[in-house]
Amino acid sequence: MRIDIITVLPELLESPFSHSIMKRAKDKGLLEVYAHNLRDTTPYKQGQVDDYQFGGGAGMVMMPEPLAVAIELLQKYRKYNEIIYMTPDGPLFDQKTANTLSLKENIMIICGHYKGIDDRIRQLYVTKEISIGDYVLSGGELAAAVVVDAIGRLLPGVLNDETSALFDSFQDGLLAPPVYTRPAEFRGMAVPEILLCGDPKKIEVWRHEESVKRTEERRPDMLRED
Ligand code: 6GU
Repeated sequence: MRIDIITVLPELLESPFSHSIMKRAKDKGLLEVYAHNLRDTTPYKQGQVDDYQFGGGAGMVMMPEPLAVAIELLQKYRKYNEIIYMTPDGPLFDQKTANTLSLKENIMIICGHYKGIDDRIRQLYVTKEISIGDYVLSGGELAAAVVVDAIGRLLPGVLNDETSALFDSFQDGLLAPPVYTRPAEFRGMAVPEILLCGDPKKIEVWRHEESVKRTEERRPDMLRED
Protein backbone atom coordinates (compact mmCIF):
# COMPACT_ATOMS: atom_id res chain seq x y z
CA MET A 1 0.00 0.00 0.00
CA ARG A 2 1.10 3.52 -0.74
CA ILE A 3 0.07 6.57 1.29
CA ASP A 4 0.77 10.13 0.14
CA ILE A 5 0.30 12.85 2.72
CA ILE A 6 -0.02 16.53 1.82
CA THR A 7 1.15 18.72 4.69
CA VAL A 8 2.80 22.00 5.64
CA LEU A 9 4.78 20.14 8.35
CA PRO A 10 6.38 17.04 6.77
CA GLU A 11 8.85 16.88 9.69
CA LEU A 12 5.98 15.92 11.99
CA LEU A 13 5.41 12.81 9.88
CA GLU A 14 8.94 11.40 9.91
CA SER A 15 9.39 9.85 13.34
CA PRO A 16 5.99 8.11 13.65
CA PHE A 17 6.81 5.78 10.74
CA SER A 18 10.51 5.23 11.51
CA HIS A 19 10.19 2.84 14.43
CA SER A 20 8.86 -0.51 15.51
CA ILE A 21 6.02 -1.99 13.49
CA MET A 22 5.69 0.88 11.00
CA LYS A 23 9.40 0.71 10.28
CA ARG A 24 9.11 -3.02 9.70
CA ALA A 25 6.17 -2.51 7.34
CA LYS A 26 8.23 -0.04 5.31
CA ASP A 27 11.42 -2.14 5.40
CA LYS A 28 9.47 -5.13 4.11
CA GLY A 29 8.09 -3.04 1.26
CA LEU A 30 4.51 -3.54 2.43
CA LEU A 31 3.91 0.14 3.19
CA GLU A 32 5.18 3.27 1.50
CA VAL A 33 4.50 6.61 3.17
CA TYR A 34 5.46 9.93 1.57
CA ALA A 35 4.96 13.35 3.12
CA HIS A 36 4.74 16.14 0.53
CA ASN A 37 5.38 19.70 1.62
CA LEU A 38 2.57 21.87 0.27
CA ARG A 39 4.95 24.83 0.12
CA ASP A 40 7.13 23.01 -2.41
CA THR A 41 4.44 23.12 -5.10
CA THR A 42 2.42 26.23 -4.27
CA PRO A 43 2.18 28.59 -7.26
CA TYR A 44 2.26 31.60 -4.92
CA LYS A 45 5.26 33.67 -3.92
CA GLN A 46 7.30 32.85 -0.82
CA GLY A 47 5.56 29.55 -0.34
CA GLN A 48 2.22 31.09 0.58
CA VAL A 49 -0.46 28.49 1.26
CA ASP A 50 -3.01 30.30 3.44
CA ASP A 51 -4.97 33.52 3.50
CA TYR A 52 -7.58 35.46 5.49
CA GLN A 53 -11.07 34.04 5.44
CA PHE A 54 -13.85 35.69 3.47
CA GLY A 55 -16.54 37.11 5.74
CA GLY A 56 -14.00 37.99 8.41
CA GLY A 57 -13.11 36.19 11.59
CA ALA A 58 -9.92 35.13 13.28
CA GLY A 59 -7.67 32.51 11.73
CA MET A 60 -6.30 31.72 8.33
CA VAL A 61 -7.69 29.30 5.78
CA MET A 62 -5.63 27.08 3.48
CA MET A 63 -6.07 28.36 -0.09
CA PRO A 64 -7.59 26.08 -2.70
CA GLU A 65 -5.05 26.57 -5.51
CA PRO A 66 -1.94 25.17 -3.76
CA LEU A 67 -3.95 22.15 -2.58
CA ALA A 68 -5.43 21.56 -6.05
CA VAL A 69 -1.97 21.73 -7.61
CA ALA A 70 -0.53 19.27 -5.09
CA ILE A 71 -3.46 16.86 -5.40
CA GLU A 72 -3.48 16.90 -9.21
CA LEU A 73 0.28 16.44 -9.36
CA LEU A 74 -0.02 13.26 -7.30
CA GLN A 75 -3.00 12.10 -9.38
CA LYS A 76 -0.85 12.26 -12.52
CA TYR A 77 1.18 9.30 -11.31
CA ARG A 78 -1.48 7.01 -9.86
CA LYS A 79 -5.14 6.58 -9.19
CA TYR A 80 -6.16 7.09 -5.58
CA ASN A 81 -8.78 4.85 -3.98
CA GLU A 82 -9.46 7.52 -1.36
CA ILE A 83 -8.57 11.16 -0.85
CA ILE A 84 -8.94 11.69 2.87
CA TYR A 85 -9.17 15.04 4.65
CA MET A 86 -8.22 14.97 8.33
CA THR A 87 -10.68 17.22 10.14
CA PRO A 88 -12.25 17.40 13.61
CA ASP A 89 -15.70 17.76 12.01
CA GLY A 90 -15.40 14.46 10.11
CA PRO A 91 -16.84 11.06 11.08
CA LEU A 92 -14.98 9.41 13.97
CA PHE A 93 -12.22 6.98 13.06
CA ASP A 94 -12.70 3.42 14.28
CA GLN A 95 -11.33 -0.10 13.75
CA LYS A 96 -13.87 -0.84 11.04
CA THR A 97 -12.66 2.14 9.01
CA ALA A 98 -9.05 1.06 9.56
CA ASN A 99 -9.89 -2.44 8.32
CA THR A 100 -11.60 -1.07 5.20
CA LEU A 101 -8.77 1.33 4.40
CA SER A 102 -6.13 -1.39 4.87
CA LEU A 103 -7.52 -3.09 1.75
CA LYS A 104 -6.83 -0.08 -0.53
CA GLU A 105 -3.90 0.31 -2.89
CA ASN A 106 -3.29 4.08 -2.90
CA ILE A 107 -4.49 6.59 -0.35
CA MET A 108 -3.95 10.34 -0.27
CA ILE A 109 -4.28 12.22 3.01
CA ILE A 110 -4.66 15.98 3.30
CA CYS A 111 -3.66 17.60 6.59
CA GLY A 112 -5.36 20.86 7.43
CA HIS A 113 -3.97 23.68 9.54
CA TYR A 114 -5.24 26.97 10.92
CA LYS A 115 -9.00 27.18 10.42
CA GLY A 116 -8.93 24.36 7.89
CA ILE A 117 -9.00 24.21 4.09
CA ASP A 118 -11.17 26.11 1.61
CA ASP A 119 -14.43 24.17 1.44
CA ARG A 120 -14.28 23.87 -2.36
CA ILE A 121 -11.37 21.45 -2.05
CA ARG A 122 -13.54 19.24 0.12
CA GLN A 123 -16.33 19.38 -2.44
CA LEU A 124 -14.08 18.82 -5.48
CA TYR A 125 -11.52 16.23 -4.42
CA VAL A 126 -12.08 14.77 -0.97
CA THR A 127 -13.74 11.32 -0.93
CA LYS A 128 -13.56 10.69 2.82
CA GLU A 129 -13.20 12.76 5.96
CA ILE A 130 -11.82 11.49 9.25
CA SER A 131 -11.67 12.83 12.80
CA ILE A 132 -9.78 10.88 15.45
CA GLY A 133 -11.78 12.19 18.41
CA ASP A 134 -13.86 14.96 19.89
CA TYR A 135 -11.09 17.42 20.60
CA VAL A 136 -9.17 19.86 18.43
CA LEU A 137 -5.55 19.34 17.37
CA SER A 138 -3.48 22.17 15.94
CA GLY A 139 -3.15 20.32 12.64
CA GLY A 140 -4.09 17.10 10.89
CA GLU A 141 -0.57 15.57 10.98
CA LEU A 142 -0.74 13.77 14.30
CA ALA A 143 -4.20 12.51 13.41
CA ALA A 144 -2.89 11.30 10.03
CA ALA A 145 -0.07 9.46 11.83
CA VAL A 146 -2.67 7.73 14.01
CA VAL A 147 -4.66 6.65 10.97
CA VAL A 148 -1.59 5.42 9.04
CA ASP A 149 -0.39 3.44 12.06
CA ALA A 150 -3.80 1.81 12.55
CA ILE A 151 -3.94 0.89 8.84
CA GLY A 152 -0.29 -0.10 8.45
CA ARG A 153 -0.30 -2.75 11.16
CA LEU A 154 -3.24 -4.48 9.48
CA LEU A 155 -1.44 -5.03 6.16
CA PRO A 156 -0.83 -8.74 5.54
CA GLY A 157 2.70 -9.68 6.57
CA VAL A 158 3.32 -6.70 8.85
CA LEU A 159 2.44 -8.40 12.10
CA ASN A 160 3.64 -11.87 13.00
CA ASP A 161 1.79 -14.48 15.09
CA GLU A 162 2.95 -12.89 18.29
CA THR A 163 1.63 -9.46 17.45
CA SER A 164 -1.39 -10.65 15.48
CA ALA A 165 -4.16 -8.10 15.08
CA LEU A 166 -6.80 -10.81 15.33
CA PHE A 167 -6.99 -10.48 19.10
CA ASP A 168 -6.81 -6.70 19.32
CA SER A 169 -9.35 -4.77 21.28
CA PHE A 170 -12.24 -3.79 18.94
CA GLN A 171 -11.37 -6.38 16.29
CA ASP A 172 -14.16 -8.66 17.53
CA GLY A 173 -16.28 -5.89 19.01
CA LEU A 174 -14.84 -6.47 22.49
CA LEU A 175 -12.01 -4.97 24.51
CA ALA A 176 -8.93 -7.16 24.94
CA PRO A 177 -8.57 -9.22 28.14
CA PRO A 178 -5.92 -8.39 30.79
CA VAL A 179 -2.43 -9.73 30.12
CA TYR A 180 0.41 -10.78 32.40
CA THR A 181 4.08 -11.72 32.11
CA ARG A 182 6.83 -12.82 34.48
CA PRO A 183 7.15 -12.92 37.42
CA ALA A 184 4.16 -15.05 38.41
CA GLU A 185 4.00 -13.10 41.65
CA PHE A 186 4.65 -9.36 41.81
CA ARG A 187 4.33 -7.20 44.97
CA GLY A 188 2.25 -9.98 46.51
CA MET A 189 -0.10 -10.15 43.52
CA ALA A 190 -0.38 -13.50 41.74
CA VAL A 191 -1.13 -14.00 38.06
CA PRO A 192 -4.62 -15.56 37.58
CA GLU A 193 -4.04 -19.25 38.11
CA ILE A 194 -5.86 -20.35 34.98
CA LEU A 195 -3.15 -18.75 32.81
CA LEU A 196 -0.64 -21.21 34.29
CA CYS A 197 -2.83 -24.32 33.84
CA GLY A 198 -1.50 -25.11 30.38
CA ASP A 199 -4.94 -25.87 28.89
CA PRO A 200 -5.39 -23.58 25.85
CA LYS A 201 -9.15 -24.25 25.66
CA LYS A 202 -9.72 -23.22 29.27
CA ILE A 203 -7.53 -20.16 28.80
CA GLU A 204 -9.43 -19.13 25.68
CA VAL A 205 -12.75 -19.37 27.54
CA TRP A 206 -11.35 -17.35 30.45
CA ARG A 207 -9.98 -14.68 28.11
CA HIS A 208 -13.30 -14.36 26.35
CA GLU A 209 -15.13 -13.99 29.68
CA GLU A 210 -12.66 -11.33 30.80
CA SER A 211 -13.11 -9.51 27.48
CA VAL A 212 -16.86 -9.43 27.94
CA LYS A 213 -16.50 -8.33 31.59
CA ARG A 214 -14.11 -5.53 30.63
CA THR A 215 -16.32 -4.36 27.83
CA GLU A 216 -19.40 -4.35 30.08
CA GLU A 217 -17.54 -2.35 32.72
CA ARG A 218 -15.66 0.11 30.55
CA ARG A 219 -17.49 0.38 27.24
CA PRO A 220 -21.10 -0.79 27.61
CA ASP A 221 -21.85 1.26 24.47
CA MET A 222 -19.93 -1.38 22.44
CA LEU A 223 -22.33 -4.12 23.52
CA ARG A 224 -25.48 -2.25 22.56
CA GLU A 225 -26.78 -3.16 19.14
CA ASP A 226 -27.66 -0.23 16.91
CL1 6GU B 1 -8.34 14.82 11.96
N1 6GU B 1 -7.65 17.18 12.83
C1 6GU B 1 -7.57 18.13 13.76
N2 6GU B 1 -6.99 19.29 13.48
N3 6GU B 1 -8.05 18.00 14.99
C2 6GU B 1 -8.62 16.83 15.26
C3 6GU B 1 -8.73 15.79 14.34
C4 6GU B 1 -8.22 16.00 13.10
N4 6GU B 1 -9.36 14.75 14.91
C5 6GU B 1 -9.63 15.15 16.15
N5 6GU B 1 -9.20 16.40 16.37
